[in-house]
Amino acid sequence: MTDVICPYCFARAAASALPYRCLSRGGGSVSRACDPVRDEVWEAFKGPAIGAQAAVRGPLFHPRRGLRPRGGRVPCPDCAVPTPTRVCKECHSDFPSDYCDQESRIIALVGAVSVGKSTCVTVLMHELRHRVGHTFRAAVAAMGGDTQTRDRDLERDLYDLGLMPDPTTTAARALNDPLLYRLSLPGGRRGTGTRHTALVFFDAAGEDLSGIEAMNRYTGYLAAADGIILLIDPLQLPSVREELSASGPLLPFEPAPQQRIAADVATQLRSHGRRGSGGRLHTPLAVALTKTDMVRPLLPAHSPLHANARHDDGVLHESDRLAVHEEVRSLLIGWDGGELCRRLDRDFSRVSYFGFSALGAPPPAGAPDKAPPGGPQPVRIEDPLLWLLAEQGLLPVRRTNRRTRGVAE
Ligand SMILES: Nc1nc2c(ncn2[C@@H]2O[C@H](COP(=O)(O)OP(=O)(O)OP(=O)(O)O)[C@@H](O)[C@H]2O)c(=O)[nH]1
Ligand SMILES: [Mg+2]
Ligand SMILES: [Zn+2]
Ligand SMILES: [Zn+2]
Repeated sequence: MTDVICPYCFARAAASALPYRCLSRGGGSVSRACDPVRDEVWEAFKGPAIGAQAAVRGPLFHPRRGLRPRGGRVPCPDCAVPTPTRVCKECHSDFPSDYCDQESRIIALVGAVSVGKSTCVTVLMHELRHRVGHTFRAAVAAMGGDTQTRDRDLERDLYDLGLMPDPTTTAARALNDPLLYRLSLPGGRRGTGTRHTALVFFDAAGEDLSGIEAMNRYTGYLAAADGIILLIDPLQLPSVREELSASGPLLPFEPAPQQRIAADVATQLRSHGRRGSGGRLHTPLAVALTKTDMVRPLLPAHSPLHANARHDDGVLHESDRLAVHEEVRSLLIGWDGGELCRRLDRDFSRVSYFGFSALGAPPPAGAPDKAPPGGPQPVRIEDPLLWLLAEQGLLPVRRTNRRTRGVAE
């Protein structure tokens, strides 16, 4: 029996126990269409901003016992019109029509304001559709009308118009709007079949951590996450700002309390009872340095952060990940005396460090809201997600140690 995790409120339920929403459109064998009704549960979940009118929607129903969906649809018992829309039992949010048919993996993207979260998701999805997708024989598709619209807008702004994303809304509402993608990877024993996974991303604003209502939703989201990507903006680290300002570039950001955000993530997971061995949390944590294009002058010439990893054979190479891990870890230790790494080592049992540039080059001087003239030319943007997918057993890994699982190198 497939369990479905609601990507909006994170409640878990068996797919067969989910109600359906009538389309309220008429056209069935019974002449009258069902009247829409006020969905007070959904209205309360969405908060006052949506307005009472928007909460008037098709009525919910449970299909008759033993009735199987045909073509993903079941008929409404009152108007007989088939509907594909399944709904969360707890918050009454509609799921995209094929969301319930695949396993889902929730990826939490966490970081201070302006760390580069929205740019990261947009460029990452673009790369999964093109270069990376091609290498791993992967395909991604936005699921549901909301994600499709936002995905199209973000992609058009960044790739066609050269505009960086607007700052993400800091209201609690932002957490109600996950980005849902269907990721299709080769699967099955001989790699002949296809395995579909629903990827749920939250592009939350840093300030979502404040405010009690936002906080509850945020912790629910972290606790449900199968993997966390914690983004660290080197330009918000005081020592990096100092080093770089000596050579001149204008730095647009004020330092943010990135250490505190890292500490908050662990505290919130613990408050939800998530624990692993020895008191350390088990959720895999990818710590990723963003905007590495800006710190190029501080990197050694042979640094693995200068170029993309090669995955020619559709396999992740552990040796490459470890080289990046060591490099970023030692950079961070040099920059803050090791405070962040020590804290994360104490709190998490599965941590890997990454570094990427979503743009490949800084935005034009004096115009941080514009993409570089050639458009985004990302470096290593895919590494954190690919590692998290591999940790879930969704991608093959070439291990460096013959005693460990996977393909030996
Ligand atoms: N140099 C460089 N700058 C970047 C990169 N990615 C993002 N930026 C800069 O960082 C700014 C913020 O990026 P966003 O993606 O909006 O960051 P965010 O974390 O979503 O920001 P909020 O939603 O406001 O919290 C952009 O306007 C760019 O100026 C990158 O790869 N390199
Ligand atoms: Mg944003
Ligand atoms: Zn829900
Ligand atoms: Zn009906």
